[in-house]
Parts: sequence; structure tokens; C-alpha cells
Amino acid sequence: KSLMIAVVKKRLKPVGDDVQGHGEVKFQDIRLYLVERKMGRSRRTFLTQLARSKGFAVEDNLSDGVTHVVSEENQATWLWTWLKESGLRDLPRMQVLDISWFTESMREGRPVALETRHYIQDVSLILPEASPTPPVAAVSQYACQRQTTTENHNKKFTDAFDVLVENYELNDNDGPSVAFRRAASVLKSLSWTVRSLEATNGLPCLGDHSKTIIEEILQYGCSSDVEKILRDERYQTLKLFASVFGVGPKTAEKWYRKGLRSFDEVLAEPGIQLNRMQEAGFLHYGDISRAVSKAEAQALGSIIDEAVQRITPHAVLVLTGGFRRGKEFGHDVDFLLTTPEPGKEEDLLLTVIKIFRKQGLLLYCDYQASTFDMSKFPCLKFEAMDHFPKCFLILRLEGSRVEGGVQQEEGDDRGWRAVRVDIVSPPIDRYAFALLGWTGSRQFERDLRRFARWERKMLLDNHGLYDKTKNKFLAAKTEKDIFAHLGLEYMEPWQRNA
Ligand code: DCT
Ligand code: MG
Repeated sequence: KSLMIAVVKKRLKPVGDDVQGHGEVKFQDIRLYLVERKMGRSRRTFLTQLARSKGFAVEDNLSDGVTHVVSEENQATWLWTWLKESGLRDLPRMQVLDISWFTESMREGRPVALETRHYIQDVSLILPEASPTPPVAAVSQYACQRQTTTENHNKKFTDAFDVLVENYELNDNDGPSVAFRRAASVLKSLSWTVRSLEATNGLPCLGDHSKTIIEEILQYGCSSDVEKILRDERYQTLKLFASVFGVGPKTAEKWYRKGLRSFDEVLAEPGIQLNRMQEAGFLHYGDISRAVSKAEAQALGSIIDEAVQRITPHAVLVLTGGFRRGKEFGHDVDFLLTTPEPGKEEDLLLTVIKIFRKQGLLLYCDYQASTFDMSKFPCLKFEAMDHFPKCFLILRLEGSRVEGGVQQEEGDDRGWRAVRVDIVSPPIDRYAFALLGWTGSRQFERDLRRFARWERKMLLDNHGLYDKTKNKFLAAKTEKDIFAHLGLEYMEPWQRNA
């Protein structure tokens, strides 16, 4: 830890001699170095002056104080060999970038967000005999610029962070919960396992508290803060209560303050009036708190599709949420249902629900009609629920419909289980936005919106994309269109498990 602090201090020391006397430095935490080879001396001098006039610190000499190395037209192999031979200690943390990043930053008058296309890759790292640790400099602070599959190489750290996130959320403390969510998400994106604290240097979104936790886990296998939370009666009780469908942190807290500690006590308390959702939550608790398998999700897809086909052959049904991202298990199953006929999507959903009711599949249904109104968009609240017609269901799933039967507790021979299912019906022209939003993950969505807002001056939600600079909505037929509008590399659903 002391090593880390020393490094941080060194990086924040005042601007060095090389750049003094060149006007005010606006971007204190970056130091550029322009590689003269191929660029030529006079162009380098010109670009140096240009950058300094825009408030960038530019070093004349290559040293460990440099944070961004910019090269024009040099071969990656030559550049990396030259850099490695220059005796730098901090090379793994330096951003080694193509001139395109520099040009864009000059145009914007600020350092633009780093994208994969800006990096000059060290080709030796791609070869099989190379070190398994890629340069950490390439990790973006935005989840939408990090490929994150379901394979997590840092589970022991992210599980710990998830406990902290959950605890802060149960206590309605947004600030730290966002911070730990971001930290966990960065670690989930790494293709390598963190084995030392030094290896995390240069990774974004890891604050001092996160680093202390990583260090403790590396040393002792667990974190004292996390252990304390796991033993805490209040945390355990709030978590138990909030695990019931229809019970949020506020209700959980209310029950806890009444002195209640178990489901039996809640159900026996005369002062508590459960709403319809909570009643269903308790009634089907065992089933809906058990994970749903991919085979079960696919079986539900066929059941819904059969109902839809009876109404119209033109409807589009897609599995979204975690299953679209390639997860094997989920807490529910999310579907998007739409039709090419604008305005008919709401009727379609209502008719599907009617068919389920007739078939005796509907154990619970909360239908929410459309409140969609384009004139109220763009909405500035990131986490607000969208306005499309949708239903939150509990469906009865017969074991005979699922390959290998339904997930059941041992000794349970009912032959069916209850499953939580969400179906959302956006109008066809909003389909791409709804699909992107409902595919998640939640962290991926949050960072897409944050990226759109801060890097592109655009507002994104499940309904659309608004360009504040051009004052107009941008149309999209596919998810690829939306990524293109945002100037982001396309990410496949299975790469969005942030
Ligand atoms: N979503 C959304 N607006 C909300 C809630 C969710 O746009 N108010 C999106 C984000 C993720 C997606 O819907 C599915 O939500 P969940 O089912 O909660 O997440 P999941 O990734 O499918 O996780 P799980 O596998 O546990 O169901
Ligand atoms: Mg889901």
C-alpha cells in the first residue's frame, strides 16, 4: 500500500521543468510524449506547441512521468521494442496511443475517452509465449468499452464487493454502492486474475477502500469489513426480507424496525397487511428464489411463442436479460414481444396474458399499461422504469415441457414449478432501444448512459437516443445502429456481462 501511495504522489507532483513556461496546464493528470520517429522534428514541434496551447502538458523527454505516448505511423513491433529498451519502470501503466487519439483530443480541446481503436497493441502480448497479463492501461472506466463475458477470473474479490454493494443498497446509501459496483465490474472484465495489489495500479474505479479489501483478501483470504457485514443481524434480516418478491429495502427496514426477524414472525404479525405481490411472493417463495435454468427459459420461450402464434404469425419474441448474455441461470426470465404493426403491441400482450389465464398457467400477473409519451422524453433519471406496456408474471411451468424436467428441491414430486417472467412490449420503432436496455447488464446500461451523456452529449434510455448538440432524436433499427451513433465499438450481448 505504501508503494502505491508513493507512486500516486510521484505522479501528482507539480509539472516538471520540461513543460514549465508553456501556459496553464488544464489536464493535470496526463503528460504526453510525442514520438519523433516518422513524425519528424518540425511536425513534432508544431504538435507540441498546439497541445500546450490547449492546456496539455507535453514532455520533451521520455521518462516515467509520461502517462500517454503518442506515435504516428510507426510499426507496433518497432515502437514497443524501442519503449521496452528505454529503461522505463512505469511502461505497463502508460497509454501507448495512435495519433488519432491526439488529433481527436486537439479537436475537442480535451483528452477524449480512450477507445480500443486508439491503442497501439504490444504484439508480443498476443503471442502464446507472452505474459498473461495485458497492459492494464487498456481498461476503460466505462463498462460499455470493456468486454465482459460470464467468465469471472476475480470472483473472490467481486463476491466481496457484491456483499458491500448489497449492504449499501439495503441501507439506501447510493454513493458507496455505485463505487463498489463499478469496482466489481472492472475486475469482472479482466482476462487475468489479480495476484498482487501492484497489478491493480492503473485500473480505473478502484478507490482506497476497494484496494484495502483486495489487499486483505490477497493476504488473509477474506476481508474484515465483509466478514463483519455477513455476521450482522440487521444485514441478514434485511437481505432475507428483501428476497421476497414485492419486498424492497424500505419495507424490509420497516419490518426490521418492528422487531421482526423471520418470515414466521412477519406472517403472524397482525399489524402487517401484505399487498398482492408480496402475498404471491410468500406463496411461491421456494420456487421463485430457486435459480431458473437456461433449459427452463427456453421452454418458457416456446410456451409464449405458441400463444403468440395463435394471435399473429408476424410477432417478434426474443429472450433478453441475463439469458441473452449467455448466462446459464437467472432469477427470472425476460422477454421482449413486439409486432411490425405499430400500435398493436399492447393488444398482443394482453391477448397473450388471456391465453395463459385460460391455460391455467397464470399464478400471478401485474399488468402495466403503456405510459409512453415521446414528448416527455428524454428522461434524465437513469434508473427509472421505462414506459412500455409490460407484465410481471409468475407462471406455472410443467416439468414435461423442460428437457430434463424442472429445477426442484429434493423430495419434491409436484412435477412443476413457479417461475418469474417479465414480458415487455415496445412499439416496433423503439424496439432496438428496448432490446439494448433489457439485455443489460444493469451496470452495462448505467455506463452506456453515463458514456453517452459525458463523452457524447447524448441522452440514452430504453426509449431512444437524443443528441443534445444537434437537438434531435437519432433513429435506430438495430442495436448496432445505437452503438454506431454513440461512436462505440459494437459489443455482442455475451460481452455485456459487466
Ligand atoms: N432493466 C431495465 N429497467 C429496469 C429493470 C431492468 O431496463 N427498471 C433491464 C436491465 C437488465 C434487464 O432489464 C433484466 O433485468 P434483470 O432480470 O433484473 O437482470 P438480469 O441481468 O436478467 O439478471 P438475472 O439473470 O438475475 O435475471
Ligand atoms: Mg433477468
